[in-house]
Amino acid sequence: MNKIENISFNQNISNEENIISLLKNKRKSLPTQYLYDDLGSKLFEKICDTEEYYLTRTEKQILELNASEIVNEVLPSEIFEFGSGSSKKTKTLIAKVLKKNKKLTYFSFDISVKALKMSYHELDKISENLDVQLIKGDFNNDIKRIKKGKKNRLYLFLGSTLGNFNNKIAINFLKNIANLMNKEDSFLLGVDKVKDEKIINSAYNDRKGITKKFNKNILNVINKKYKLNFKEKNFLHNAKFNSEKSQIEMYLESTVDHSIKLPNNENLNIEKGEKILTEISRKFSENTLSDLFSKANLEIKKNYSDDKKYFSLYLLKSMKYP
Ligand code: SAH
Ligand code: AVI
Repeated sequence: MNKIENISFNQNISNEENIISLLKNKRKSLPTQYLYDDLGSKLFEKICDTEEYYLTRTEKQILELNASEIVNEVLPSEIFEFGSGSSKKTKTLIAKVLKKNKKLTYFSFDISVKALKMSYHELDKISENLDVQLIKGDFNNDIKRIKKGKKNRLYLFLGSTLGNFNNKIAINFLKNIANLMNKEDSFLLGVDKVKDEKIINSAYNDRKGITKKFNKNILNVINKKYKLNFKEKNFLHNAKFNSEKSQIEMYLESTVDHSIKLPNNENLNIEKGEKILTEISRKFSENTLSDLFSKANLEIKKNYSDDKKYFSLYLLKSMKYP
């Protein structure tokens, strides 16, 4: 396997202080990125295959139907994917590019080493004309250390991972991409749309309980990383659509009064019914998206969707180049 280039800064000390303050806050939360250790990355793949999680299969269908048009429009020599996960969906696009171009470099950028390995194994064998580069980094802290493309580069941010960012972080992230883009570069963004609440709620409460495992696994991750003593059995998986904010809020809800020891040795009391936010997953409207794009200096070139308008892919250009 190719070497993994690590462009992450080591921020362990501030991370520890950050965890303490997030947990001591009146509204407790944990950093969403900790959902993705080796097990978390595998569980996410399983979530994508559940009947209830419509996002992956809908986006895959849109990609399959429109890959030729997208490739003809963009003709990329490089593809750079943020939060690539297993890159399973991206394979469709890569195969189309390789039919047109002699060579393609694919950069898989993710915080999870397991995801990078899955991505490599997914793509390794498809063609000798494909060069797969693995980069470990955090898309919020390390984006400034990403080198610009050499030739036509297509940036990808799929799976509605943008929905896991609050508005301020989303604008900042999109702005950073607009700045990273050269004149000839493009950006394909996949986002989940507002729809019937029941459909959204069941996607985050699958019958097999895989999302529950994925959510609870964050406790094992931070226990290991910060030597904490959270117990899975003391928490319930609680994921519900907040219609006012148009977002799923995924919590771990305490089932008992208990306390845990923080890294600074303080005891933190957690009451029965108290909730720890582990993830938000925003569901976008056309208006919210236009607002986001204009604030980030991105211009819509094309918009692809499915029949039910459950999910959309936006092909964007940087407004830096009129
Ligand atoms: N794009 C894939 C995977 C989505 S899951 C798909 O559409 O199926 C979200 C991915 O983002 C995971 O692989 C996770 O490891 C990665 N990720 C989460 N937080 C991250 C961060 N802060 N920086 C970089 N990658 C991150
Ligand atoms: C990666 N991200 C877009 C997923 C989502 O739908 O917000 C993560 C996930 N959380 C629970 N299920 C899936």
